[in-house]
Amino acid sequence: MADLKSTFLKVYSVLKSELLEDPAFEWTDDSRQWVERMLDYNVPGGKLNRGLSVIDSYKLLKEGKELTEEEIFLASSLGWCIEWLQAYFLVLDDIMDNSHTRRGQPCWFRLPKVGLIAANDGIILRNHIPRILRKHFRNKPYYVDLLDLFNEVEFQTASGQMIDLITTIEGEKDLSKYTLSLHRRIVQYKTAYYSFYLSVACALLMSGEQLDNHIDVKNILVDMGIYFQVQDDYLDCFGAPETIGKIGTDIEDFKCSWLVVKALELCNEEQKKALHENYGKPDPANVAKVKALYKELDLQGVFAEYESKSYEKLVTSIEAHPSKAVQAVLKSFLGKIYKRQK
Ligand code: GPP
Ligand code: MG
Ligand code: MG
Ligand code: MG
Repeated sequence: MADLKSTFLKVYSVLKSELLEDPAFEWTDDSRQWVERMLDYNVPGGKLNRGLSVIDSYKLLKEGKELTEEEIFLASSLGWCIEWLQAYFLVLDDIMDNSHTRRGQPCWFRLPKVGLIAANDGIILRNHIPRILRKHFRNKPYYVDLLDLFNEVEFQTASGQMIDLITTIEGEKDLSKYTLSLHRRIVQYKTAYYSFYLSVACALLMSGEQLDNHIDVKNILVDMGIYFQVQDDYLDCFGAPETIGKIGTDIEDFKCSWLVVKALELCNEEQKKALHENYGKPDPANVAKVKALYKELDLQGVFAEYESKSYEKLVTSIEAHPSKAVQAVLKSFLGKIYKRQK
């Protein structure tokens, strides 16, 4: 594993150098240095689960056959395209969510020299993806499918992000619309496709598969992605900032988080009143009241129950899949996130 990660990181350096050679940055060294610093700050510093999963999944689909150097490079490059996509989303999401820290450091837009230049950096990150794909996959039979996949998943994510954001519009805040089905819709779109389906879809395309033949795999991965975002919502409030690398803002931001949905389901009239009065306010005193209410309702216990039920359900659907190789891919994914603390 450590070895796989170091191989993967070497591919980052190769891709970065290629992108920095772009004639767009020939004019000034400043621009090249800006992009390099921006990439190093935002692309490689996460858990790299999404990226590494492309290589993992591709290996499992090859059922033990040794990968060639070229295959490792290509699977890593696709993995990095997903990490680039994630960096693009996070740079912009942190502006939209008014967040402070990410991966244990200030959010990129919080750096005094950066500010709203971060919005353009997001666009640059996004545009690096088709450049990487063009350079390394143009002659592959699945090139068009790859481009289409990345476009589709980006659209799905932006659509989920939009629903996530418009539920929090000032003056239209309304807790009564926060239900499990709205939550599911938001997280399926904003998280599940890009965080779970995309890695396996890339590996399937590299293996010569048609994605239309793998709708069942997609459905399982979407369910896994929903479970993953419920964990993210939980950690936003109950995770240790030193471990998750970010300080939660969901309560302040009036987010349709799994926690508030559950709280609304479980609370009595008096608790509901307290929730309405304190949810979505920036003052730490209001936030503390919401957190105290979550504890009163034992949302930690409710989450633990949800977590084990989801795990069992996912294992059952994985084991119903006809292919052992696909089962191995899905189980490896699930193993990486079950009971995660970050
Ligand atoms: C996670 O939401 C979703 C994203 C990062 C997708 C963003 C999509 C864009 C089109 C910008 P989150 O806000 O709960 O994540 P985190 O807790 O990491 O801030
Ligand atoms: Mg967000
Ligand atoms: Mg966020
Ligand atoms: Mg979150």
